[in-house]
Amino acid sequence: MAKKEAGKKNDSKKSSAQKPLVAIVMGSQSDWDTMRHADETLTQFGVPHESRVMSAHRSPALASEYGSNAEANGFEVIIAAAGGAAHLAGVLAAHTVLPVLGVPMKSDALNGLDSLLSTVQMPAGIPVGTLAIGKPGAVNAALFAVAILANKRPELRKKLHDFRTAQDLKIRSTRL
Ligand code: RP5
Repeated sequence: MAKKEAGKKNDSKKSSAQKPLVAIVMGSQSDWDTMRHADETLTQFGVPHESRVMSAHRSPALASEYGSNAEANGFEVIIAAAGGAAHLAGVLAAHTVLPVLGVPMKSDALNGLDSLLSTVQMPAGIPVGTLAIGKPGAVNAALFAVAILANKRPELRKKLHDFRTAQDLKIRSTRL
């Protein structure tokens, strides 16, 4: 696992004193190397968050308890990552009306196609907003969470505009 352990509350400078708004949840510690990109992106935007490991299959009671209490605990968005028969995002979504963003992890057997399909194919009534497989999905889930929070937070909206401008300038200034 990279520097920071998943399962610890986010301790970035700006956000350490605040209650976490975003939960990053993953099915296994082995997902952290991908999901740290979501953690880093939220830190970059100064969004307080926590990262936890729990599994829809290996710790089902914990997953259902965490989802059931998420709203009362002050979270506004949940990012849920899992691989293989990836049911974590769906199980959390079944226990909360908060927006749940699913990130399919790459898998050894099917390269993440199994994770993608099992995360995205939710039955009508329990939505999971599913992002891309792997690192792009982890980064974009964090950006999507920021966009959701930005609806009521002008300072975050401005940061998103600045982020897009910086990306645009980087492309424009690229010379090969
Ligand atoms: C899923 O199974 C996890 O989300 C992970 O992507 C995958 C493999 O888990 P480990 O066997 O590495 O713990 O539940």
